[in-house]
Amino acid sequence: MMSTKVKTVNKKISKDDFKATILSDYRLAAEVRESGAQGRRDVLSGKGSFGIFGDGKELAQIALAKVFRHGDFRAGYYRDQALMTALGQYSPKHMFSALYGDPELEREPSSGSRQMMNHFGTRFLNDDGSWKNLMEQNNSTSDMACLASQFPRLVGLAQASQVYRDNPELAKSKPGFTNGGSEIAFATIGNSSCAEGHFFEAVNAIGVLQVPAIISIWDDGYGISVANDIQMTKSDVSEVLKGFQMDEKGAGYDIVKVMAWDYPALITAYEKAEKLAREKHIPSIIHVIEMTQPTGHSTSGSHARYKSKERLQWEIDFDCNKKFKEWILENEIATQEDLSNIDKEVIQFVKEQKKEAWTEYQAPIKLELKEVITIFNSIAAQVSITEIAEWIKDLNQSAMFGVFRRDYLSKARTLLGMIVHENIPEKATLRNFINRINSENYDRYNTKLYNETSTSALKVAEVKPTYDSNPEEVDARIILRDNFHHMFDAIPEAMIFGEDVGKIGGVNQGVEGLQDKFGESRVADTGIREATIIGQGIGLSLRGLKPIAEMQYLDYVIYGFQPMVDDIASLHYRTHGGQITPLIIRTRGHRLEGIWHSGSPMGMLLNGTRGMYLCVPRDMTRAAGFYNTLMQSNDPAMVIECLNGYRVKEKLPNNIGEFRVPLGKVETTREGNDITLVSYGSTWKIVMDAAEQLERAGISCEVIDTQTLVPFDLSHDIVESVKKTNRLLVIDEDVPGGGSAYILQKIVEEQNAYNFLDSEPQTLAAKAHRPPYGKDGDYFTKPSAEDIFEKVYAMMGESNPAKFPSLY
Ligand SMILES: Cc1ncc(C[n+]2csc(CCOP(=O)(O)OP(=O)(O)O)c2C)c(N)n1
Repeated sequence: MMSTKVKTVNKKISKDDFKATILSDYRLAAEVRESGAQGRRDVLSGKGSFGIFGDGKELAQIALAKVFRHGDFRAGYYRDQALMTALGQYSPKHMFSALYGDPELEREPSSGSRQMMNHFGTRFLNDDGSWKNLMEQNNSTSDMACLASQFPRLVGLAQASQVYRDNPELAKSKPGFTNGGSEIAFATIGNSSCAEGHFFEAVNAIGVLQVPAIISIWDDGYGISVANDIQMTKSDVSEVLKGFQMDEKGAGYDIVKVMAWDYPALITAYEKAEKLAREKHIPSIIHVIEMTQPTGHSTSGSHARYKSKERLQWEIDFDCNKKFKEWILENEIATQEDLSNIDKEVIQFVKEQKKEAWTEYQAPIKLELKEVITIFNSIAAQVSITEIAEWIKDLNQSAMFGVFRRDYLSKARTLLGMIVHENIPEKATLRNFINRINSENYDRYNTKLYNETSTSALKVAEVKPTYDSNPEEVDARIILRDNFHHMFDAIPEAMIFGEDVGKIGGVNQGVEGLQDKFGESRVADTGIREATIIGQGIGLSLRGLKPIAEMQYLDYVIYGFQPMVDDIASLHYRTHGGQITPLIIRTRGHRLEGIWHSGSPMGMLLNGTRGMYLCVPRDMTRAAGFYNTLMQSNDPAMVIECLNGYRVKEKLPNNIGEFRVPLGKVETTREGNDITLVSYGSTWKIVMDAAEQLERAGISCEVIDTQTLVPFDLSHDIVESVKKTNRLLVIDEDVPGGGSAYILQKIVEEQNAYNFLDSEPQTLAAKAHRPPYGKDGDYFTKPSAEDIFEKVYAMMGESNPAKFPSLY
């Protein structure tokens, strides 16, 4: 039985207002339903490629929207169409623009159609890269298709409220980012996605931190075709979550189960959750059951394939919109006629919105089509290419339904190839047309992987470390430690957290004493949960803080890799510059001993995280310099410290906290004439040792430290060295064809070093397996100075065997 009364906490409203609200909710639910139905037809008729809609989930989302305030944050997924519409950020027209793939931001502001439809995101950044006032808008962090991937970042989104509440001074200084820590982070997730590890990891982390998150589970009993009995123990996620239920001390969550079709109960549930979260920072889980999926999962297939007749009938009977209508009539809030009128108006409204979206999407494309057909016609008049007439016919025909730019551009490019030897002026017209279309579409589809505004790390000027005349030599970790102390003094938004980072100051003592000085809110231990440590950083950075998320060892980054690859690296690109995470991931890797303590998987990182910067400092002075640079920017980056470098002596700079190492600038650390050796990180030192030995053998090596892998040698200094030496060897300790192949591609292809080489450019990497434990495991797996010596010697011997006879 549906509850009959809507209890509205803190609010007394007139009967007329009450009725108006209910009818407006009814209209909104009907609008979402109808746009889904019409959108589905558009996919079937070929106007859109793929459709996924919010039908069957309307009522709960409308109830949620009632407690969502300006300054709150959403981490949700593709079903939240009604929520986004109720928050005023979405309309049927937006939906259709996204369904068609309209690339114009003014019509598809979430991503300019870089994302599939119904993947939402609010713009957090202005065009110049500066932050908008996030307290004046409803904030949706950008959705991803990867299920449960919104959960790692939820931890940080909610934690930021706690950080601001604990630091009133800081909160006061950042009015665009907080209202004194009262903001709530709302998450939504499907029932089946709750089977993902990310969900449980985040639920636990939020429970431990006790931060204001409200998690809504939209439970329609299925994950595509797979039902709850296969997804979840006892087929019921909130049953499983009972151990998280709040205890008498207020620790844990308030867990509520509510029917998806019970409007008054939904409103009560959200009002209670809001109060707990906003006032007491107590998180809630609202398990919304008995949801339906009236037309199945997506446009990819019918749900009649996997739902029984009884289930399909039940879904009709318990449809939330139908139940809502019954409730309105039972309580005499409106008449059948009122509701039928609304239904009719909604159908008409959605039709109009759809038409507008289509017309506006097609208008510029049709103009371009007209232009290209004119060019085709004039070429056809001069050359005898029979296909042209056929193409024009096809294009004119498809124009009646809808044209994609690729339809005519592919033909235009083919035609250019066919008329390359013709001496006609239209060849230039065609070429110019192709160039113009390519360039316009480069902006639409290929830009903004990186931030190019004035907030970019590439705009931060270098400040060199400076030294007293007789500088003290210290354990390198002291430089890092002192630098962090200086940074935390200077930057109140700076935070660092990870495993063993708080109490003991890090496994290598790089943050020793930091927690004592700056408190647990800014310097914190975390549970062992890499994915949500990264997610914590994402969420905090989206809320105006400057987090450093620590991965204890590079080998364990793989646990946190999914949010790096899917969220951080793609965020600026997939939102068309609308969102960015200024997060620094700190880790340590390369050399130590043992299969999981000597990793150097640069190829994996490079291939997975384009969109982030990757710094590989050879020592701790450079590492500190990178942190100082990155802290001045809005860009996400990873810094990999050398695991074997903390106790190595380094000179103590006298401008700790001030010096900044630029990104994308290589350093030549030894000059030579015979060969260029390129390396980075821990291997750099071994290369320098080998270069010394090679000098004795009569081979003069130039050694270059790349310093960062992304960006890579922005001023192309390496090719200048190759011009001098005419030989190139790249050395690292990743697998063969990993990081070294990337470096080679950059130098040989991008920098055109091929033109200056006298011998084959080569790489020297580690073995393909992981390094076994112990000194000998390392020696027989990773490149040693002797390996480098022999490799270089052999390269030199190729051209001068008399001077460098074979060693073996
Ligand atoms: C990590 C991941 N695995 C698989 C998929 C493919 N997939 C898309 S939706 C879906 C079912 C999701 O079900 P549920 O979480 O219950 O949400 P619903 O779509 O029913 O609202 C699957 C398996 C995906 N997008 N991401």
